[in-house]
Amino acid sequence: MKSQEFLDKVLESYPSKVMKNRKKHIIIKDSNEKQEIAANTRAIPGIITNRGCCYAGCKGVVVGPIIDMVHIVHGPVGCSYYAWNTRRNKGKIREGGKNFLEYCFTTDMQESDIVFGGEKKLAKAIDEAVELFKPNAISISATCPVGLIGDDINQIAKQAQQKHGIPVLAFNCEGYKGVSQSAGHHIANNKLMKDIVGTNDEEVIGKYKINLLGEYNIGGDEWEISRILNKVGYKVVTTMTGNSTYEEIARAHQADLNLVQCHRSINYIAEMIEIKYGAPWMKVNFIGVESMSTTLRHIAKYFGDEDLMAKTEEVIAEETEELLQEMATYKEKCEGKTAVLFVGGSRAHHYQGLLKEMGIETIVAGYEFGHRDDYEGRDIIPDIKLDADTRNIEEITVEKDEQKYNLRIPEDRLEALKKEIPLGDYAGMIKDMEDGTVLIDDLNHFETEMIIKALKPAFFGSGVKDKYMIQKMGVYSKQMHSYDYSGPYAGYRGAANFARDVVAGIFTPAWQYMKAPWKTQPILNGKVEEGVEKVC
Ligand code: CFM
Repeated sequence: MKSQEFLDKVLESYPSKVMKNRKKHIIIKDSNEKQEIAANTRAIPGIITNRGCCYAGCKGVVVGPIIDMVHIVHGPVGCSYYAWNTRRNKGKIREGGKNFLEYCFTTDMQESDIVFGGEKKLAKAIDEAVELFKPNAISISATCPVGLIGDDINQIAKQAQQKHGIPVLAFNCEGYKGVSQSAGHHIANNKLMKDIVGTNDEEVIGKYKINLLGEYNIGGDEWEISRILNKVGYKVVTTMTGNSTYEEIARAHQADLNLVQCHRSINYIAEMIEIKYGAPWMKVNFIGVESMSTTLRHIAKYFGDEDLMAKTEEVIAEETEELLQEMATYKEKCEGKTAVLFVGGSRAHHYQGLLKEMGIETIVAGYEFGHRDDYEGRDIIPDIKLDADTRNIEEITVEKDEQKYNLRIPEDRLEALKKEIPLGDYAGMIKDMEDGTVLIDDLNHFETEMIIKALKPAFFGSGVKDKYMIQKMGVYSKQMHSYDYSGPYAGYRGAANFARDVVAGIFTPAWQYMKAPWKTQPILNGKVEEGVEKVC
């Protein structure tokens, strides 16, 4: 079915008000036009959205992976329980250090706390945590009821900090704030930046110092990325926040360059570090063989050292020699197949290259909670790159969205432009998709069903709420959030892991048993006697 036909069919199924809303969130890629898509708006009440909440974005995504902090959730036990290790952000204890990732800390609010307030309970929980675990720092995350009853978690944090002499950070990330987990990312970013980054000046030793931002070590991704970066010769000061410690984050301001993997969840910190400490950021992609190699080349180019560039090529050659052969075998099996990708705010974009390397084209993609810049890009200085060598630009005027902006290009940015390094730039998902493919923001279950029936993809990369509903329709679905207990999927070895898992999933013989046995044969033995009512 053609994209337009499919789109019409989806939209005409909706009541007119819903149709008008959803229409703005769906586009068919057309490279002849500058396309816009509605994103980061409220989900329509009653529609089954895949989104999470502000608490999920703050505690679950950004704050939670810091390994040596005790993360106390102030709220009902369910909010903690459902976030307990489900995201699989892994961490390794440092020598002499601590790691509390396996634990689940909650104040377990009850009805009486809602009526009389939960502040005392929270203070007691902090005391207990300090006594039992002696953490280096504590975070408190607020859930919905905390905001509704007005517990002052900031005051409790302040008092606890004085009492115990360790940092106690309060995050007002009540679930209902904003329209998705995206608001939680922002709240977490602001506080990490305000209270942790830049608080430790003990010198980080290393020649090429970098931070990995927006990398959460899901399934061990960060370990594979760091393995390669270390091999080239970089010093990773910290990763925010996968497998990181409080003190490593405190030294993040010493890095020379910030690499941004997930733009959506951490672009705020990247911007703030650049403004406050002067280290620029570069959008990278560690997913897929080609993206990994391109990223390594961009980083080396930024530092501009000949030896580093030579070492980069050496590592790329070494890592890809056998890998490319392995990938070719997967490609042979999958060539011509199609995929749908619907994940949070970055993976629906990042995995398209890797799937392409396997011969699989992504025909529909979308984010749960990405913003317009994650789709449309944020390259507000687009044409400068083309002739940066010939133009001496320090101040330029750019027109975007019928507005004029006067931009002052910092010197390092200008230098990077001349070297064609994409600093502070992100081209977004639309640009990388083929003409005629479909982009859907905040996909819902009804649309998921329509996609499967009309387009019959071989692979549906999605997750938490929809995996099994998709598989019940006969299409292989991979959990792109937790990797279905597999991984790592980033870097070179990760690419092979992903490809192997996807091939196994698509070609598993289990699909031939998709039809429930009672659909083809009776499940009761014996005869139904005359006069007895048939019940099945
Ligand atoms: Fe960034 Fe993420 Fe994602 Fe995200 Fe997430 Fe995640 Fe995700 Mo799940 S930080 S936006 S809020 S890459 S938890 S590690 S997989 S929805 S696409």
